[in-house]
Amino acid sequence: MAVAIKRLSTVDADFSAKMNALLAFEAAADEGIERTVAGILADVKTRGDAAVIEYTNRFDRLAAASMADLELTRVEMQAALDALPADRRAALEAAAHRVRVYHEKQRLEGWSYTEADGTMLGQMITPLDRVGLYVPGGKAAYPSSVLMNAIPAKVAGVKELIMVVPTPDGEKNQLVLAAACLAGVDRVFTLGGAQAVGALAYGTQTVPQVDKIVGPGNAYVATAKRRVFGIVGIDMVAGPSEILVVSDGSGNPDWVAMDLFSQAEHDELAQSILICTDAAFLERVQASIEKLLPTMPRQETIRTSLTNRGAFILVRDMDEAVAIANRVAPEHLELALADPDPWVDKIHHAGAIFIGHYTSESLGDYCAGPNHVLPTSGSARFSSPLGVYDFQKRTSLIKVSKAGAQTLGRIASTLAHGEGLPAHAKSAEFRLED
Ligand code: HSO
Ligand code: ZN
Repeated sequence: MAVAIKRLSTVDADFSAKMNALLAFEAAADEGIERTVAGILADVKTRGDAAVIEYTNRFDRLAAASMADLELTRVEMQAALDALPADRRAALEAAAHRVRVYHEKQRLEGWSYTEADGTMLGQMITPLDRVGLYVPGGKAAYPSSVLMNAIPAKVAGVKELIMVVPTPDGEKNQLVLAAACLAGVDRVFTLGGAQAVGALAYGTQTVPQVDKIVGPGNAYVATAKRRVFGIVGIDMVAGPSEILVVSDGSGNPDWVAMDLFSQAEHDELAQSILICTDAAFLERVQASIEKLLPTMPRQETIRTSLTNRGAFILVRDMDEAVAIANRVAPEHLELALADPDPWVDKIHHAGAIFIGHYTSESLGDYCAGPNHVLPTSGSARFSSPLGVYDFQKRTSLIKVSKAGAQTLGRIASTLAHGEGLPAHAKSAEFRLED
């Protein structure tokens, strides 16, 4: 059965409306989930460990008697790493190394300057003290995501990184634990869902309260994170994965088809879009899809994703292609072009840009170095990849000299009187010499 991917063309009279329909995606708000999550959070907040143990035993079918049964030791993490087959371990280590090297470049440094009268102004950078990393259980548990979240935190200098990962029926994902060990995660609790988010956000007798919670999760986890935001920081709430390939008809259609599959296989709601200046090449990619799809173990997910949310967009030239790419603001943008470099800085909105035929998105997902936690659903218009800077805070520094207090005091006092705040004015004036 042919894969019916939507076809759009910029010559269509209703092209703009079709684009809007293609991009319309909103995670449905679910009253039931909101209520359940609010209840769990309130319970964890008041009863701490006891509530966490009850929910975990109920939802994950465990029989934990105490929190000690829900914490993994360093020895267990090390054992998971040691038990890996040599090739997996080498690949995980190579990926971790490359991700660390890349992220070390991102570390923000403090700065200061001193004015002629001796007044010093600056900005100090401090890592977060404690961070919680949520790792999903089951099918969406990616060891690569453990690396992508944990390594930037550790490079930033986070002192304590606490991972939570549900273990339904006691099933532990050894590759996830191995990745946690490699990335330097400090403590691991086998908790999941809203109860895990609550434990991290409020702290319990056993789980320390963290300053920020990062990492992907299901609707319950995303809802819980949104609800505790403000008590703790959170990262962005990620939507389904997206890839947009811009092609000029050069290169191998099989490569393009497989790159579209690579995001489509994540999720039935994932979005794979191909924009091309060459109508004949679109047909070749369609033929590659028909040829390759039957060979894919996850073909049902891929087919659903491609037919529901995928699209081929025929454009008249590269300027149109770039304009559409910027409108989509995709999580991942591949420039599958013979000469990609001149187009890179015309892309203003994308989470990550994969430049040239050899750069498959999958290399970025695992091991190129940049982070694979990227803004989705068009949020690349205003946000950035997860990075070291997400685990660092800025504090302003002000050290006013005696001479500086004279100049600044006069300005401040005038403005304070204007705002009707006399104590502000006086505290500046007290420091004036005459
Ligand atoms: N493409 C996903 C990340 C990932 N891929 C993990 C494979 N494993 C982020 O959009
Ligand atoms: Zn991926």
